[in-house]
Amino acid sequence: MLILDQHPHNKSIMVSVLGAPNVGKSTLINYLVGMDLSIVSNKPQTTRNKFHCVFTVDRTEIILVDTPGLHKSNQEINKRLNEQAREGTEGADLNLLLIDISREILPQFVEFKENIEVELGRTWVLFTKADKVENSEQLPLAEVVERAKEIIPSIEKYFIISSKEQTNVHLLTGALVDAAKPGPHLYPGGDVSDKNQRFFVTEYIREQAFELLKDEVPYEIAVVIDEYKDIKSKADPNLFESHISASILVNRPSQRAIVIGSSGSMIKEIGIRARRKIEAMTGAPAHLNLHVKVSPKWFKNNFVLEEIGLPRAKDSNRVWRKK
Ligand SMILES: Nc1nc2c(ncn2[C@@H]2O[C@H](COP(=O)(O)OP(=O)(O)O)[C@@H](O)[C@H]2O)c(=O)[nH]1
Ligand SMILES: [Mg+2]
Repeated sequence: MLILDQHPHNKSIMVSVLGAPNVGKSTLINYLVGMDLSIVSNKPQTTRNKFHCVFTVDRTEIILVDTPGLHKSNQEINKRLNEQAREGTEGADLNLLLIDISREILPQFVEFKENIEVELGRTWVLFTKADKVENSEQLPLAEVVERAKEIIPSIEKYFIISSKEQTNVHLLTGALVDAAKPGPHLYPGGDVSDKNQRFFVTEYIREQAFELLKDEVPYEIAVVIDEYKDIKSKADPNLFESHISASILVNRPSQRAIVIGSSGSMIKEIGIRARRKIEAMTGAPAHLNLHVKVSPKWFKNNFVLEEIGLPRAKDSNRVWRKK
């Protein structure tokens, strides 16, 4: 497609952001994009869908593809999560492989290679959480990366960063701008994602559930939108208010009681916090109605999985019965 209305000096690059759960993918993405697009949690495996997070530096568009953390599992939902990560590498010009520098390093490469299963194209390694180790620049990382290249030969170079203290992230941004190829922007209108507001609403609700709930409960939650309407404000006819009804699906009746909380206190708190983030996103008042529904084994239910953006994977279980 010929795009005539774009500046001739435009450049673009698509970069998949990969790594095990909890290495800091979402934190880095949010920092680079300058917005809370991706759920950050101290609990692993919060991100469930691949999606684009876009920012521009001068005339260069950088599209980061956030992905769920790869990990081994035979559960249907986890197979689909891994597939999302693999698909995140398709069409990418470059992969960023995040490795937590505060954990044992080489095994992280080995595990990643086992789980990604596909051959990776150009790859840069980002050693993350540099603020958590003393004298990170004295670690023999060059040697470690040489050994990592035996596992993943497409590794080109590495950076040592801290998203928390914002160390060296500018070096990464500069290198991404240099690596971008001349060409039209995929998001010339200034969109920051390929996902719509409905998606981010479900993510904000899930984020607060992860923040406020303990143990297995946040993992056994899915959020679906029942109704989403933008209605002209009575107070200001130039303003549209979002009226949203959403359901929080849980696996068991006891979880429903936990999510509702005593006299509804928990669901109220999740709703208040999520609504604030929705309003920050839309810049307009929002009304958020939350319901909690028991949907036994929703994480094996093809219908629910597709509804939350997780289509079948190549290695999906072939026989599946609703139970
Ligand atoms: N100390 C430190 N913590 C970080 C850094 N980046 C992320 N984290 C924390 O690591 C946890 C997981 O981060 P998240 O971005 O959700 O990881 P993801 O699962 O890879 O997307 C969160 O508690 C973050 O606050 C960092 O640079 N330094
Ligand atoms: Mg994440």
